[in-house]
Amino acid sequence: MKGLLVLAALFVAVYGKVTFEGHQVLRITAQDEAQINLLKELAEQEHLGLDFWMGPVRESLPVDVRVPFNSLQAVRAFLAYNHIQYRVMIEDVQDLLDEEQHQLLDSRPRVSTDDYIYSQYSDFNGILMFMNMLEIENSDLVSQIEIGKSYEGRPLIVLKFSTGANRPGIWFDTGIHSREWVTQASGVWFAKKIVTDYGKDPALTDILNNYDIFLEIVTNPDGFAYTHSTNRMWRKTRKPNSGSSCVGVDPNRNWDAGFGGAGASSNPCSETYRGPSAHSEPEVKAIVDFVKSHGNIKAFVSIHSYSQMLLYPYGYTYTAVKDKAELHELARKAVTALQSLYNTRYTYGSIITTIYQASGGTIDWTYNQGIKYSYTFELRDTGRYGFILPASQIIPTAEETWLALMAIMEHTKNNPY
Ligand code: 0X9
Ligand code: ZN
Repeated sequence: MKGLLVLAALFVAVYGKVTFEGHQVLRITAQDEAQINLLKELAEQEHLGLDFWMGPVRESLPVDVRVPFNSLQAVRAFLAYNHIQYRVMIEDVQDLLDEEQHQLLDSRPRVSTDDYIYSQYSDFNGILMFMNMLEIENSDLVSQIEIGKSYEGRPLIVLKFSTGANRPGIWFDTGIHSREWVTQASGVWFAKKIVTDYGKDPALTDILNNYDIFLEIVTNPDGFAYTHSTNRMWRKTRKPNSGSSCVGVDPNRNWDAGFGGAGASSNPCSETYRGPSAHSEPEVKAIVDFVKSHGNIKAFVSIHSYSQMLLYPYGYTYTAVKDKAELHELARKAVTALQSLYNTRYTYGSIITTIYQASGGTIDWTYNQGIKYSYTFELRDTGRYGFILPASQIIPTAEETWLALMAIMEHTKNNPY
């Protein structure tokens, strides 16, 4: 791993950007306990540089793994030798990234949010400009709150949509994992949707006449900037780890809910590194402080990609939440609404039973803080493109997700607690 990292660093120094030429994403399905253990051994071979896109290995549930070109032969031989089934999901990761580069929003200044192209991916500055314009255009409805700064000093901006004082709050965040680009892009679309629908759509108007909506679009700005500048596949924060040459913490393993338990790594080089202590990451701590000082958040929805799932707590324990029946029924309603638009199918359930065990996750913490309606989404797709979802799918993804968010908000409004 060390050697690989040094090589990668050298490459970046010379060429500026990490390339993924010849990298493939394989969907691997273990058939039994023995194969699961073999895959776990494979994952521990750090020199192979494998990137598990969809979680740890579980029986008969496939895992998607990005395999660097130089490891492909060894990995394919290993799988064939052990009769482990797999298929190629992405032939060449770099081909998709080249395609994606053509769909980037150019940095030309825009005069208004009507001028913004919602069907293209934007960088951090593009989203900052969008938020500034949105606030100026809707000064009676929208304000920007800086809840803190990232490790590298970028502002952590939350959009507040409010029509009156002392209202309970509904929280949405996107982009806590920086490479999940469709989530930040959807966040931008949601923000525009809220200002467009307020006063026109009776359901949203009713919600906003009773609740404030908080939306953090770029929840991990350092990671996001890094996905644009250097490594499109960056997931974690960008804080250096003392005693290690590996950078960053998984901000969805850093919360004080089962922190340090199974379903997270203590290895700073892991993509699921939990960090040195709970809330060690300023990006996480800023939300913790905000939620605590607000004191009246009633729904908290953290948006990730990919897999098409709507999940509720817990991720760190098999113990069912006391509101399980209600959360499950609301999840069913929300995914039904989502599916009604483009027939996109979602699965739903608790994190640990539906995806995998994950400790230190965002919504386990918010739920334990007393926020009953704590949910997390995994947006499109189910793995054809994974994290490199074509920009042509941004608007349909945001549109259908919005229907699910509306269902959650309406239920929250109709069931005060
Ligand atoms: O591993 C994770 O953090 C989530 N998957 S992702 O590919 N977006 O990284 C799954 C954990 C379940 N919790 C949430 N989806 N928040
Ligand atoms: Zn994620």
